[in-house]
Amino acid sequence: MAKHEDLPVPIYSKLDDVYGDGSQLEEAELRFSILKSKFKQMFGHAPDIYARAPGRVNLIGEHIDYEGYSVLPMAIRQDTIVAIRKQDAGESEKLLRIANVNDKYKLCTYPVDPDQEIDLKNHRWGHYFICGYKGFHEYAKLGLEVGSPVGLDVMIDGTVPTGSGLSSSAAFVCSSTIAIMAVLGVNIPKKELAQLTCECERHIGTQSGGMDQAISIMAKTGFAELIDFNPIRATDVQLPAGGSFVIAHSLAESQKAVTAATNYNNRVVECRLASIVLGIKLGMEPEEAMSKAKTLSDVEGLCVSFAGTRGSSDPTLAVKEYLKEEPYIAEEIEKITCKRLDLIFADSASSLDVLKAAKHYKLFQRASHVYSEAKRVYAFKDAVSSNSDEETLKKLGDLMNDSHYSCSVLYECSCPELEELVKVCKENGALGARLTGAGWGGCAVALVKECIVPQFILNLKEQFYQSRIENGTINKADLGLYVFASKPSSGAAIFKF
Ligand code: NG1
Ligand code: MG
Repeated sequence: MAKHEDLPVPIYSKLDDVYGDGSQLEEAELRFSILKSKFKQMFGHAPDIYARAPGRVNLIGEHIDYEGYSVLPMAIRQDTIVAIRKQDAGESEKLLRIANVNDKYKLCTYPVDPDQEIDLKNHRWGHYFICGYKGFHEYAKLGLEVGSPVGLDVMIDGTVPTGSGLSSSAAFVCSSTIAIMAVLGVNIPKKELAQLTCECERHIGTQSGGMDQAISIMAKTGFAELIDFNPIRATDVQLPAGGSFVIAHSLAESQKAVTAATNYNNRVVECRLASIVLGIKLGMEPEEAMSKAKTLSDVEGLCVSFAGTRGSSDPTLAVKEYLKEEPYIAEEIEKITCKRLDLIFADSASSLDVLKAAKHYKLFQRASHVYSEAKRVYAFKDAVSSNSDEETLKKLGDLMNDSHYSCSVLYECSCPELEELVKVCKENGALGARLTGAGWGGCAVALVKECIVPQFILNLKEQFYQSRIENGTINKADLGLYVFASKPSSGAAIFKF
């Protein structure tokens, strides 16, 4: 039997294949009928096809996917649906017209030229669709026959809260890419699509790892997935009975596309510099380190053989020995690399933006986080396969707490609102709680015993959200969007009715 990841994205003719039965199905039927009628109203025709891709919550393994380490997310029920139609030849001026059911997002139009540059200095919500569009055409150039570009009419309906660390961006990019491919009659194995959509999203200017796209495409109902990279692979992880994951929004919005130079991409650059410096300290020539030590996982082999001589295989020992705790300034690193930093990153405009904004580089802290977090992912996976549910839940909770501490103190990707929220979660009986996604705002995820979930959510409402309702930050009626328990949901799908 073909492996799940070697199969293409499934094509369904009924909504219950994805949305099950019950209230979720009813909600989906309503969404699709509104989407279809607004589409007709806007473009004068019905869509040809629909694609959906879910958001995700990362259970453990933060900021390590771009360093080549495995992560452990699960898909959530909230998703993005893209309705799409190919314009007929001569129907109108050939354009990509991208609309949204939510009129907060105004119609965006773009030329059909797949080589167009995305104007990153002027962020528009439609850019995420163009990420998929450009990425697909780059992929097609390698040998697919797709003909000359045609105009497309597109309408989006997204329920993943934006800037929340739940990957609304990947849900948007993946569903767009799948919709574009489906309307052009192309379908490829999921693992290839996961790789392709990761590259697509980099067009927005973030140097993303591939976690979000991989889980959005490869998720299966009822399972979290251990995602490995190079090559991308997904292994089912059955979560223990008796525990539930509650997702809660800190209400601080993290706009990654806008703050990339000081937050997300900054950390990617710091990790790259840590890899190069470690590589050199562990015996590589500077030139070799700059070309081969791209990520911390690339130098782990060297770290392990160093540590091995001291009777341990822990790369954090090499970090302690060879990186200093005080932040490095550019000149100190340049002394080690014998090359100017702007020359090391000359081929990456977004990294040059990081260098311009950075005052110093915390190589010790970032590398310590990455290596320890990578180990926690495997410890989490191993704990899940052990027998007693009670004991397992406790272990998982502890690992989540350690992960949060590391993100907060070593990686510095938390914020005051997330700190407060994680504290409130723990005070109310969470076995573990941590920020999820890139951080700097967005959501926390808490592991809670199933039997206390309703009370836990009530307590969060009282102790975290009530004051924010009173000061007008959110509406009481929307609370369900900001705090909810989540089960592992299914991955991307195409609908043809
Ligand atoms: P969010 O911020 O949740 O979209 C980002 C990255 C991931 C991963 C996490 C941190 C993108 C598309 N996603 O997730 O690849 O690096 O941060 O673990 O940039
Ligand atoms: Mg994102």
